[in-house]
Amino acid sequence: MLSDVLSLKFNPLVPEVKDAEISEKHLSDLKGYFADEHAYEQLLSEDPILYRVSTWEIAHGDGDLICGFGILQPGKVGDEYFFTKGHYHEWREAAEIYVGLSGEGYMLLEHETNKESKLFPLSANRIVYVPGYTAHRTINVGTIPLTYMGIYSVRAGHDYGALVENNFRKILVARDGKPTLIDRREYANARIPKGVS
Ligand code: PAN
Ligand code: ZN
Repeated sequence: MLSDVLSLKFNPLVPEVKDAEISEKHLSDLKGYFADEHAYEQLLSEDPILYRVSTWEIAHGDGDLICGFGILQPGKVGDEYFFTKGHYHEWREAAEIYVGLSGEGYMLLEHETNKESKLFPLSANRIVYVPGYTAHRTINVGTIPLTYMGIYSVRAGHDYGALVENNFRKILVARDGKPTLIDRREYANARIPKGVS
């Protein structure tokens, strides 16, 4: 049926779907995700909101699509910029298209098999294609909320568990004020205080 609900007007600065269920993540929902545990614990007393996602889900047939609108706040835990949890799709073949709406950020992609990582800019007038078998995380490196939409198959599903076991290998940190992608291991080693083995 070609009903009116097939069309949606949204505000690119605050893209939310009216009457949709909103999933809101606070810092406390991302325990174990950030590299600097000390900075994480310190910020936890404020427990800031990191991001909200509202989902435009019209139909549930095998060939249908979901559009998720994200609003990711600016900020850092230690040197590491605020990000979304990140996930694989349960149906690993499922790709996704991200469309940047406002703000300034990146998508961090990591292939499940060969662990290759790559960073792609995400901002207004930019899209990023996330292929199947690829973990994806959104990162805000700006000073205002990063807003975006992700369009994916209703069959995709979200698998967070695989990343809880084995976090992204790379992290995006501020170095001389610039976003810099480094190895998580390198960062962890750099943080071990001298004299501690
Ligand atoms: C997005 C994400 C959204 C939130 O809609 O779900 O950016 O990120 P997490 O789900 O990793 O917390 C998407 O990629 N859907 O498939
Ligand atoms: Zn996804």
